[in-house]
Amino acid sequence: MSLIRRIDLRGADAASVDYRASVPRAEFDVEAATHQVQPILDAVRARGVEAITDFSARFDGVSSDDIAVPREAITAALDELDPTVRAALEESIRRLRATSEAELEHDVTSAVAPGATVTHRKVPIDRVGLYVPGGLAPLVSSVVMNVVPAQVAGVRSIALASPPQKNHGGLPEPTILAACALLGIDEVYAVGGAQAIAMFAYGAGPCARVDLVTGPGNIYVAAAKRLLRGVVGIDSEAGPTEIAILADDSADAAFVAADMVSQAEHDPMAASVLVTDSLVLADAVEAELDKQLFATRHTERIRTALGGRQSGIVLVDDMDQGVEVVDAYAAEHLEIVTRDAAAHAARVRNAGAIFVGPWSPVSLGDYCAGSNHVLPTAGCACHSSGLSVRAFTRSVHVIDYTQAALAEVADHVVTLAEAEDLPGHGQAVSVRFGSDRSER
Ligand code: HSO
Ligand code: ZN
Repeated sequence: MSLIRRIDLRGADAASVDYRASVPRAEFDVEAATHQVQPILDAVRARGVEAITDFSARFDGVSSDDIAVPREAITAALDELDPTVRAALEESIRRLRATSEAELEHDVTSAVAPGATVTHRKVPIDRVGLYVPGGLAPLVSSVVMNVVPAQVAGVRSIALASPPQKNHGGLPEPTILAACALLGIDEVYAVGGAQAIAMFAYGAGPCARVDLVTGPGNIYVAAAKRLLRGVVGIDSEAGPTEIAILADDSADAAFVAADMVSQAEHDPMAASVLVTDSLVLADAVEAELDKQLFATRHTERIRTALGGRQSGIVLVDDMDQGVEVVDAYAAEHLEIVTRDAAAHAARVRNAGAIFVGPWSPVSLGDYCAGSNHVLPTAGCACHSSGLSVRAFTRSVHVIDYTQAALAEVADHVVTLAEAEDLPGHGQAVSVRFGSDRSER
């Protein structure tokens, strides 16, 4: 029995085969989870902190009436942080801050006619709630990925929630607290899952309601985000992680396999997909996967992910077809390991993030590339973007016309208002120039 299945698309074309459906994804039925999550949201809305602490007792096995993490605990966590982890986090922060600052958008004023300006003004969101999961691995890097763009965007008030841990006295993971301290975040809640998203959306006890919630999470977090969209702003629903690799026979099979393993390590539902026109590479990667699987710490989780229907080695005729397949799949992470990697990458339109060449692996992006690792999954990359300063910014059009500029366009406004049978709209302009508009 082979470890990973093969999908043979050789000889197919996009007109006759739905490439997106040919590379299936993990079943992540957010809709089904909404039924379990709705009562949690209702309880937090009605009973606030009391409901939250009930859920923490039930789901996290932690009993405490206090959901706010004391400041001393946050600073103590930094004092106790391993200095090499601190140095790595500092470098990660430095690089992401540099890209975020460069990406910051500025106001744009357009003069559409003499005396007529429209300014596209960028305004940071006032208050955001960032969610950092505990789960199978405490993702301290996700603190950096959420906080840095929010800070650079100019968000005034940032709160962070992460599940309480039984073995840490009911506080979130110490590395997560240490990263908060490093970034100057002192409003942290030991609250996890759907109840954390509800706390942010409705406000509860010491946590005032926020305007936007961002960050990854499990299926219950995703369901809570789906149900609360509208009550609060939501970045995106993050499903199980995905890596697609487009590779030709120039790729190093050991590198390709290691990158597939790296994302499979997250979750038994994670997807690792290789798209290649080289049977030799496909065989070599499969052999490498077999070998590397036993050398990793999370063998069972990885074996389940690689063996799942969401993972596979896809055979294509050539790189042109390969580009079409990965484009249709719209992976969260896409690596291009081909002779002409930059040119192939330039042709791809749909991916959360694109990693070019053998020296840009996804795990670099997970931690220290300067890019963000909170990315659209489940094919959402064809309409959504990963987290960046833009996610923490709104824009407002500011319209400023002089009397003469309004007079110049008045007839058009009146004409369009009449065409829509909304004469009051036209009148709101005409009234400014008297009933006999020829006298104006
Ligand atoms: N690959 C994950 C992010 C992550 N990896 C955090 C390690 N730590 C989703 O992009
Ligand atoms: Zn990762």
